[in-house]
Amino acid sequence: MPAPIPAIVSGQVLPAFLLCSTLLIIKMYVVAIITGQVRLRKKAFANPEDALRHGGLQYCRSDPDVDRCLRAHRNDMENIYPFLFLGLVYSFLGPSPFVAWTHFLLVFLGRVVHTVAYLGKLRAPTRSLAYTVAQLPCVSMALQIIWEAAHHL
Ligand SMILES: N[C@@H](CCC(=O)N[C@@H](CS)C(=O)NCC(=O)O)C(=O)O
Repeated sequence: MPAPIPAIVSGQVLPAFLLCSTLLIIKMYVVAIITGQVRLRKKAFANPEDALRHGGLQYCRSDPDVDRCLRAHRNDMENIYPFLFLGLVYSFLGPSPFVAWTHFLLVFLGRVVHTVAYLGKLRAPTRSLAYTVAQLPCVSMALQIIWEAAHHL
């Protein structure tokens, strides 16, 4: 009986990961662009040279909406960066394409909803639920990687 072709070779899992992860990176760029726009609209700049260019040193100040954008961005970094590692390694474990797609899609949708909930100030616990939806598949991938690694020690 021929050896089963790993899903990675048949090209279903890795492209799914690359698609979801790259879209999430673009989503982070969008948060950065929104942060810049909010800074301009609220006249709240991080650096004196920026404030001077836009009216005076008094505009080198913090703002609750800018801070919210920065928290959304930081939370992305805390969660999307680990996904870039976990999802890539997981893709090479030969998972079922359907299960892998489900993992990646949950991370993608969870993180998009998390950003919308954070920036849109949606009612709690929308943001926390979205965070959890994206975290569960990441924990699942981490456990599977640990399991596989432990078996190859
Ligand atoms: N660094 C996070 C760790 C926990 C976490 O990521 N919680 C999610 C769901 S409640 C969140 O959106 N935290 C808000 C944030 O990181 O700004 C925190 O300080 O809250």
